[in-house]
Amino acid sequence: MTHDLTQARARHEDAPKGLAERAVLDPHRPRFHFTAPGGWLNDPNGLAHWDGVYHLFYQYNPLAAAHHRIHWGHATSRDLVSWTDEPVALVPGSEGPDRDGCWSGVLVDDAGTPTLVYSGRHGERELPCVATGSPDLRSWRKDPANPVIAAPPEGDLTAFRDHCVWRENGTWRHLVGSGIRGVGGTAFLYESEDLRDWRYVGPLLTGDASSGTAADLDWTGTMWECVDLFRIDGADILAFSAWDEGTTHYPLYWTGRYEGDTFTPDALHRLDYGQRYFYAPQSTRDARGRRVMFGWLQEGRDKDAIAAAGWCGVMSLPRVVTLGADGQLAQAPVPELARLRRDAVRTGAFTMADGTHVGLDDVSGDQLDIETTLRIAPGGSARLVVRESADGSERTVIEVSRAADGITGTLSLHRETSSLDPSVDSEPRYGELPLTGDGAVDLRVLIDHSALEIFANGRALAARIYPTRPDALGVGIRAAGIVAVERFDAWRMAALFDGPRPLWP
Ligand code: DQQ
Repeated sequence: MTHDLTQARARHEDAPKGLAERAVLDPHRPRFHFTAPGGWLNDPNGLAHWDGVYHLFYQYNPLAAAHHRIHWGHATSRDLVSWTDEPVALVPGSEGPDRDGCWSGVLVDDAGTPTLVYSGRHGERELPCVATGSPDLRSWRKDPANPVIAAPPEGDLTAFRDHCVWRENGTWRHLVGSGIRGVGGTAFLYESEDLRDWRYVGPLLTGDASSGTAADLDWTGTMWECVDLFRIDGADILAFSAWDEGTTHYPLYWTGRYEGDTFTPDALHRLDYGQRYFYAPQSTRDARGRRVMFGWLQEGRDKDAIAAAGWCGVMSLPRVVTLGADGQLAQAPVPELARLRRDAVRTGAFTMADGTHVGLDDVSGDQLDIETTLRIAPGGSARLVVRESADGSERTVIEVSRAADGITGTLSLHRETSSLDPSVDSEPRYGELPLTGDGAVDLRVLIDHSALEIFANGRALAARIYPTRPDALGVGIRAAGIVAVERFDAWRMAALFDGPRPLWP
């Protein structure tokens, strides 16, 4: 590892200068979401609450804003709000099974020894590897026995990577994401006494790739990335990111029953309506007993724009995940984020007639937290407009609508006019919105420059937007049908990240 570090630092010296300096000049760079100091960030890894400290590792390329020879970046927090950059935890070896990248994985507590289980990449192949950490989790030693599983199970597989590891009845259990060609995505189950010597048990569950196509929002793909198995409020959840031959798709989850060596699914659900904008999520149970989840908010701009920006990829805000009354997951940002709120604006209750618009002149900005409760008449909708320029040429619209039957609803994000830049992704996003009989919608919207996270009655929708106009800061509401705004509170959010940070802490 020392050799790897020396080599990696030497490469770093040769890296194009100024990634971090360029990154902070980009108006699209979030200020209260976690981002890497510069270069490339993707999946959250090794999430843990260890001795009172939250550890967030992440897929990181400090050399360029491109997915290449991935390292593990590392940041810590005591409150899930402010983050300290820690030394890069894993660098690809100059030789060995991870010479082309240290791909996604987890952190487990092996009788007091912090231990990472990750996918070492060599050529097109990924195999499970292990590294042990110092007590402060700041330096890591790769196990000389890597890879700890020499080959995937027999069969024609689409991939074999990413890990979910837990202790059960005195034994380690381990899921590795995969896919059986011509059948569907799967998670292979292994067992071990020591995290090194693994016995293959079998597939925990296998999807059916023939049951849909990549155009379907609930298609389970040809491979399952970043599987995450957890129990929450008595329900078993198997979360994964559906992948298909090099293309990332959507984060999904099964509800069901994990028993013995199998998972019997009840139902399949979408984890985030933003689709690929909340990808490869990972969760952990913190010391307060909460299930805390992060996901990767991918970019919606092209490679040239990313290279020019010098950075790429945003970590979602930490979410608390619970089980909703409808048996589906309910998500909300951790309450600790309220510490960043400044300059509260509270409008008080008001009612909007059909076809009216209210401009909220006191609420404007590109770093905002908005909380509102809207009661919508059957057949009506409320459109919350954010990041609107003075001339209206740029605006992003979050729409909550209630069907005429009064009991079904839809959450939509319209990005067609978010940006005058024709090269950025402007596809809309939408999903089903659970409503109670009175048609009330608790809507929370967090805007952080290009990062947008929406929570409506427990459903989540994350996306990226790239307004070009410096005055695209306005906020307003439009009503179709009668909309009672029972509460509308907004805050400016303080910046956590301002100046350049060392790319190689
Ligand atoms: N990203 C990692 C893989 C994982 C994918 C590589 C998901 O381990 O399957 O950076 O985004």
